[in-house]
This record gives sequence, C-alpha cells and structure tokens, in this order.
Amino acid sequence: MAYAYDDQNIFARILRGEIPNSTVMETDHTLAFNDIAPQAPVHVLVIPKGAYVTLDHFAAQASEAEIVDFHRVVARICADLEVAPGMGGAGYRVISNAGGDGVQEVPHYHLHILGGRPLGRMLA
Ligand code: IU
Repeated sequence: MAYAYDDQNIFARILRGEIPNSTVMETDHTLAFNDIAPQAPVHVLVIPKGAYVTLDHFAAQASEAEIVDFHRVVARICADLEVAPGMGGAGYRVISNAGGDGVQEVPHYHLHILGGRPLGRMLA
C-alpha cells in the first residue's frame, strides 16, 4: 500500500499561502505555527513542507536533510519558548496523532508541542 496524500488538506493550504497562520518558525523544509485551538500556553504545530501524511510516512520517505531540519526546529522552539528542561524550562510533551485510531484530524504530518503548564500523566 502507498501513502495517499490529500493536497487539499488544511495544512497543505497553509503551506501554499492560501490560509494565514501564526508562524513561530520557518526554514527551507519546515514550518511551525501556533495551534488555532491551543490546549496549553505553548501549543505549537511543527510540519514538514513536504507531502507526508504521518510520522511513519515522513520517517520512511523524507530525506535526511528534511528529517534533521524538522527536529532541529522542534529543539529551537522548545528552547526559544523556554520549555526545554535542558535549557532551564519546566518541560513539554510532543504528540503526533496518526490515522483513525490515532484520531488524526489533519492528514499532513505534524507534531504538537505542548507546554507551559503541568500536563498530567497521559499515554492514551
Ligand atoms: P490532529 O488531531 O493531530 O490532526 O490535530 C490537528 C490540530 O490542528 C488541532 O489541534 C487543531 O486545533 C489544529 N488546527 C489548526 O491549528 N488550524 C486549523 O486551521 C485547523 C486545525 I482545521
């Protein structure tokens, strides 16, 4: 089975500039913006600019440059927004929902970075 990417999904439209977003950071390969319905004081979505549906799709098919850039953006945001424990922050959580069981609403790979308050214990 191949991954089927819907180029009309909302994040694809954001990447094409058809819909505005609250950009936190942008690089050649990666865009990060504030979630429109924040669940915590820090709630940033990090997305690759390439057409990937899920984390496993991205990890399997993206270039090393894309994968490294994506994670460097995550690190820089965690540092800049002062949630990275190694940088004196109080901590954060990353979540990536995938597919139906994962209750993924937008079928373009994204990581949620949540922080700025105690997040409680949660694995499911
Ligand atoms: P998902 O379940 O991991 O796919 O969640 C999608 C997220 O995208 C969710 O937190 C929404 O609030 C967020 N979002 C957004 O930031 N901007 C939008 O225009 C839309 C959804 I639609």
